[in-house]
Amino acid sequence: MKKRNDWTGKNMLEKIRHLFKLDPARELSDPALSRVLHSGTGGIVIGGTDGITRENTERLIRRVRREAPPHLPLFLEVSSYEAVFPGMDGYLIPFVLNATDPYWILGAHVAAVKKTGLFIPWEKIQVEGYIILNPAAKAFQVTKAHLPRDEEEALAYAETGGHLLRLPLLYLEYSGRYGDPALVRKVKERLPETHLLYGGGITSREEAEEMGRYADTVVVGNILYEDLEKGLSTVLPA
Ligand code: 1GP
Repeated sequence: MKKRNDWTGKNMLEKIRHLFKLDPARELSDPALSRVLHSGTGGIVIGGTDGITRENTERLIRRVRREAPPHLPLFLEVSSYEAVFPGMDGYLIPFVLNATDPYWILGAHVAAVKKTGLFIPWEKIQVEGYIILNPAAKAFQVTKAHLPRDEEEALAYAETGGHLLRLPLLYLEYSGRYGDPALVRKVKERLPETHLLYGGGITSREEAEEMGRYADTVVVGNILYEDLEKGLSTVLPA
């Protein structure tokens, strides 16, 4: 019998054009959360960098589960193994390709597997090769990321993740700032087979469409907390 949400060998973000990323450490009222969940987005990712605790993550997961339409995929992006909960549709594991602190390349992962290995639902897990490109982003600082010196170096990171490591997902992360559409286009041209995510600074439908021309999935976070209506306007149809 086929297990539900068994993504083994498949890309769990396939066909998802737009994701909202909800941060457990930030506040969203019940009515606002409900509108996000019923916005027509392709899925919800729960994740953040700063102030993530077991308690706030669990609380947000419960609220989202209570209100989300049954078909809406719910993903947890894991930044701390203490804040992992069962029952999500999928788990996204960042693998920060341009981190200079090795803890964020394999250290955190090995520690988590060592601690919980037997209980990990591997069939629901997918690794994301992150390239963090905004030095002001918290994740850039936490991972002590190296800013690629030029476009060729950024592309080399992408090719290393996609072609050499054959990572299923590549994530161009500008969190908090709108990035460079030309770079997103070039990454997609060099890696047509790799599922490309773009996230950072999207505040309008036009920006979501622009990045969505090249990225397979666009991710929108911050604007939901700053201007809900603008945030909702970014949703791309499936
Ligand atoms: C953050 O890439 C996401 O991890 C989305 O970025 O919060 O800037 O929309 P913003």
